[in-house]
Amino acid sequence: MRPINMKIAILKKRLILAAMVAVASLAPMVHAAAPGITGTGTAGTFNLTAQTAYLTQPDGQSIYSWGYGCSTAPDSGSFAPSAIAGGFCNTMQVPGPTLIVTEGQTVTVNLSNGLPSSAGNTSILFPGFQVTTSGGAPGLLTQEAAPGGSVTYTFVASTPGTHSYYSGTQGDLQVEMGLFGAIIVLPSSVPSACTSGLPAKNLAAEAHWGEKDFRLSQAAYDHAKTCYDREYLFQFSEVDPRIHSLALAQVTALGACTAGAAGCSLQVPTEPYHPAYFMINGRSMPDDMDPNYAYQYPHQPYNGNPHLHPGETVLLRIIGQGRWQHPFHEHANHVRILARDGNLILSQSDDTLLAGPALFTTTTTPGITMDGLFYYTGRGLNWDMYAHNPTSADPLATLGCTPDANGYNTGDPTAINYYEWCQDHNKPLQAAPFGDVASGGPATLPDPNILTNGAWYGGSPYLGANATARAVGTTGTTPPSGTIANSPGGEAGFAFMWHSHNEREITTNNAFPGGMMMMMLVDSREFVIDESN
Ligand SMILES: [Cu+2]
Repeated sequence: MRPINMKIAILKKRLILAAMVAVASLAPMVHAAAPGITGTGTAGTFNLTAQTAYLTQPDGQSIYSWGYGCSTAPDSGSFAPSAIAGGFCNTMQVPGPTLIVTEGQTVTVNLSNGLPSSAGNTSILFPGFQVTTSGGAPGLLTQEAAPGGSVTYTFVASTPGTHSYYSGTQGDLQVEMGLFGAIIVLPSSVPSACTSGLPAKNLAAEAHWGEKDFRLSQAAYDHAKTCYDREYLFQFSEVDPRIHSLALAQVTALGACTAGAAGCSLQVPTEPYHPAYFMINGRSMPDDMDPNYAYQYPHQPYNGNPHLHPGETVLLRIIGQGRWQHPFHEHANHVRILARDGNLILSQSDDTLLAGPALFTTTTTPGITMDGLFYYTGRGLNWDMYAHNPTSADPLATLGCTPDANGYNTGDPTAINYYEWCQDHNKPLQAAPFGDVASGGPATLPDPNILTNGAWYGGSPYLGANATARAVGTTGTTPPSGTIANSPGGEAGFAFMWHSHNEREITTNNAFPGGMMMMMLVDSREFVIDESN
């Protein structure tokens, strides 16, 4: 993982972050996006299987689990977004493969049941869609695949947005064991608003700095207010290891019993429920900060590691996949909710306007999906986060800021301080500043040579090219750690913790830190966010 500037977040969560940073240093690189597959053979056709495997946890445990995977390898061109290389779809993964389809497309899912015979039938529900089935055996909620058998589900992807899929058979056990995944339905058309104005400027900024486009689409819905610049999918789930251990013990004891024969079934109580692992996209922190498709997680391919630049509109796709609610808190700003369960929330009197709430905490609820928009600009900091100083000899410190109608510097998308909040331009952070900044700010920081934060401390409260170098301390020329891990040319973003606000859920088997936690990084505009791997 690249160096990060922890300052702002530390003000809020100092202890948590201090511990976090130590752990985060184990993670080699950071990647994100919303990777998935678009189908095999024909687009919209998915050959899935339900199988067993062990999931890895950061405390060293391997959890016997069930999950959906690909029964036949997807075509190489089927992995999306194309900007991410190295995608794979094993026969079992948690969450199941993210199915990426387009509005109006006919989706066919062929499911074969590769679970142990004692596990019995399995199935998939596609809530929100009109599903027809062929083959399989009748079940309580849908047609099911018997052990060794298969079933086919067909539906039209009628609604854009983020949707979930999960087992419709003995859900208290099968969903807990890992049988769930996501469907992303892309809108059939892109609103013109997404290719002009600020969205076009953001794209121009991306191109100027040589960044790839990792989006699956340009809009979440057929609506001008749903354009976005980046997107991330977060699936929340938890694991009660007692249930998994019992399932494994019984599956092992029953061996290759004949499916449906007397005694060939599991009797695993799913209450009382005491989860000990709390996962985002199937991984606990810090594993979720490793890349997508990292080789050490053959059955947990997706990560949770959002990056963004100031001013970018980021689409968050959030799904509650477990059986508990999790208060997902996105630090740094509220999230404007676009839709729930694929239903766009619009004003009743003017359907050109969004009407979803701006939420401090996007609480995940079992079975519910949310789409929301997030952005960060630094507005309201009350200091210049780029450390501009009109009296400096450094040209990077004397950049201009011309406010647009909303107060942001958006005239030139190639500017390093594109999207700066101009009211704070040239305002220093410190009353008694260190480094190359003008004096008179609202706060006094301790000398960075005294406040030593280890190898990951950027040594600067500022974003941007060489801001670290310019923010030298009064007792030295360079912040103590900047010379080691955080070179002035390296990543010096602001890090914000995104996590469950139920703080027991940011543990892994009761050890802190872990669980449902990740770091969102605000990177300066010129830093190239590379989500590929
Ligand atoms: Cu929080």
